Amino acid sequence: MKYWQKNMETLPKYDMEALQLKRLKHVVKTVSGNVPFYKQKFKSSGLHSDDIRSLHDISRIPTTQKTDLKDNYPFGLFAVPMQDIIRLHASSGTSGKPIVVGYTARDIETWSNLMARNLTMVGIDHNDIFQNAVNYGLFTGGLGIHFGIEKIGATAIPSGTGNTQHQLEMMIDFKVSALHCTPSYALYLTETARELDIIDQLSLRIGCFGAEPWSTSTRRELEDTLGIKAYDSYGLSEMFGPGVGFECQEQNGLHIWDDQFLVEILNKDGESVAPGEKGELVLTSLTKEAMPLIRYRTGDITMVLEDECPCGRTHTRLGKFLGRADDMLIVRGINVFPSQIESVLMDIKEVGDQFQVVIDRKQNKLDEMHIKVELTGQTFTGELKDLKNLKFTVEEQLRSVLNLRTQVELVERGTIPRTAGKAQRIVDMREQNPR
Ligand code: DLL
Repeated sequence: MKYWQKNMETLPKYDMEALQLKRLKHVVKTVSGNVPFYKQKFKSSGLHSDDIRSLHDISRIPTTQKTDLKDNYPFGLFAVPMQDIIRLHASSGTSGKPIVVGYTARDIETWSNLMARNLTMVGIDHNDIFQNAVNYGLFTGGLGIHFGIEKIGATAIPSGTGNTQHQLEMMIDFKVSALHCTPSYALYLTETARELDIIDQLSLRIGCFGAEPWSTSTRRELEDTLGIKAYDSYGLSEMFGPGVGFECQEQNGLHIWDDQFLVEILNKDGESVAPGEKGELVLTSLTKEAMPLIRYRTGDITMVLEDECPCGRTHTRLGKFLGRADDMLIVRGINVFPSQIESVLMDIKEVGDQFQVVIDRKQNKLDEMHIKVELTGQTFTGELKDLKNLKFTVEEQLRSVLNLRTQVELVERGTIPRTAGKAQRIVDMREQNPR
């Protein structure tokens, strides 16, 4: 078993908690002294930084959310002078201005080391040739992963996005052994490689996929088709970017690095839930200098897994992310996550991996969920009755998992737009037709 920072990765829980408390006290003191937004927050809740005496006391501090970053656009939450900021990244929200994050030189070093931990954890080293097929602009997935690849001495190919055929050519010509991209783009790369009949020319052995939710069925599809091990990578710009959590070779959940982030899982009322119960992940950055956030509501739904990991790492393990709190659809009172739909579809071999959900509410009626699903190549040449049967099968399987009737429309392969970034799975028309 290889580690990047063994002592820290395997630190006993007791020592970790002591370290976390020391770092929490420091970060609370820094932000309540240097960041007007937090200064005000502490003042209005009658809290003083010295009131934080145990990890449990964190629950006394109000949470921070995405709108706070927007309200303080662009640099209002920075805790250091601009001269100390050596890089900016930004993440586009669904509306309005993007959120902007800054990094000091030490932040970049911490982040690179975190990425190096993750890549080492999945078995990547200086012998690997690593293609990073994500956007290298303001998106943190480009440079964030890149610095980690270089840190461990692997060969980085900053291929960026686009031109899928060329991406595949590079993979073959440069004997690429490790790939990073979004899982939806990985499926598209796989589909294209299959069409070109070049899968057996690839030398890939490891894939790191993240930036959006993906199901275990998608993992199976990618692993079986490409002959790789596919690992889940979680992160968000507000907490550096990628590298916050990553699966180890056990593939039994994502290790969140407790020396860097304090993990809470909260319910809708802001109360802690028990291990094994679903809730919103709330993170506190313990080491970030430029823009530390306290009790940041990520909007991502997951749970803490309690049992020890055989890999020896002691850090908190989270279950696969189910989606975002704001991605969760409530259709006729039933909670639906796009990842549940993906999982059903991946298990039906006649349909492909691309789908789009449209939810509408017509003339004051009940919500309707309409799902466009692409067929795999051959099926369209079959008989009409086979298509009808297939549509029925897909609808029935979705109904049994979601507890909800859906209308499925089978469409020709290639109809749903592909993207090299995050997939746009949901179109919710209900806001245009309010009750
Ligand atoms: O997506 C950082 C990243 C880049 C992560 C590359 C992994 C790989 P943002 O653009 O700020 O940052 O988006 C963060 O994406 O709050 C989640 O909702 C979602 N997300 C990220 N990773 C996963 C994952 C990057 N593995 C938001 N599973 C987060 C599910 C994910 N959702």
